[in-house]
Amino acid sequence: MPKSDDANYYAHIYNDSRRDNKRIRILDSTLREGEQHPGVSFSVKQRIQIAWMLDAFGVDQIEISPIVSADHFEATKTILKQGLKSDILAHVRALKTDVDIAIDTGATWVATYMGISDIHLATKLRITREEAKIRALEVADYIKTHGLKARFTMEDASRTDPVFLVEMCKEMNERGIERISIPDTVGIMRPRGMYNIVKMIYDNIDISKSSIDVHCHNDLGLALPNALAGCEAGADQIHTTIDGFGERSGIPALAETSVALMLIYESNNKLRLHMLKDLSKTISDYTGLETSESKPIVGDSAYKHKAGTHLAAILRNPSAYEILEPKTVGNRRKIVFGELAGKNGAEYLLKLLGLETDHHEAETLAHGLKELRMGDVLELYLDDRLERKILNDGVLKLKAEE
Ligand code: HCA
Ligand code: CU
Repeated sequence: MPKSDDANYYAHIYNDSRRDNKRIRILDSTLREGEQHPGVSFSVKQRIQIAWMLDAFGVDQIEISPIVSADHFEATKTILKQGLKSDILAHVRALKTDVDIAIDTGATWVATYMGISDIHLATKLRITREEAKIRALEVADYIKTHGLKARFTMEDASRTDPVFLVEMCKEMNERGIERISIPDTVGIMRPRGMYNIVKMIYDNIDISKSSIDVHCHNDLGLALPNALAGCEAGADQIHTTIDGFGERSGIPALAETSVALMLIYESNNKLRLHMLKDLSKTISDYTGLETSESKPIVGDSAYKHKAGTHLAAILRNPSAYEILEPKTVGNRRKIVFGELAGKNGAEYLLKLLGLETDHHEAETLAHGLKELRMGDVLELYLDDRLERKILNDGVLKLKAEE
């Protein structure tokens, strides 16, 4: 797009995303990691509905755990029968008995996980590294003799001895395990750390046999930057959940991940971004947990404009303070009038109400709004209908901001 038409033109040049652009896939784990969030539990029907929506949205893989309860087993089985385009992964512990349950659901993809850091081996599994390796490889062979596609998760990878981590990844790679998941289970990585760990594995395996997933936790608010850094080092799939739910502070949100990938990473995904607000709404209806209004992309304030200086510019061209048209992600633009509205905002408000006005009256109103000390007095959607009205009526004869 020529620079004159695209307010984001130079930003895209700084981002330099075209240089290494490759398609980065999305695995959504709302039905597995998401259900591990305090207060989140879906019914079988809701799980099926969520799977349909995620599939329609266009994620590459959907993960669900059939071992949690009879209900989960039922949901996994039913979802597998829907003939969705997304791969459905049955997520289980690296135990043959768990793999058997995954097989019973009819799954063709099995994702197993094992905590391989010293602390996980000592406190959770209470086995040695050698025992862990034997168990993991037996399970991998077991899955492969059943002709299934597989992912193996090196749980707590970011706190695992690199020698052991690489050794385990190489073994899985030699066995033709299609995907290796490298999680930052406790959310302690910085982006460069995630880059380093993925690069180390990428350089040590035959990448034509296994691809790498990144699963990053958000304990320091760095889940998405870390996951993206992992992709710059060679991973090609990011784990997300709708609204970022998961253990503790969760993992990257589907909305932020998909928009970042398509808008600023120029990853060639076919995602129905306009479903994002609805996906978020569905999850908060099902969980009863409210979506924070300041949440990027899907929050109610994500496209609200308030300060007088912002209003003045937005009313002329929303690109002044927006990186995308809110309706492309199913959200709506709002303008807020109150003590920060300023002369321009007040003038616009008066004209909108059909009151012929001059600059002086607008100034008086702006002053009045400030004096009221009532914060935000009025909020209006500013989308198609109102925008057309503005253009037709020429309401928008705003003075340049002084
Ligand atoms: C878990 C651990 C996990 C696994 C991630 C994965 C993690 O809760 O089972 O399988 O890719 O964060 O390590 O979510
Ligand atoms: Cu996790």
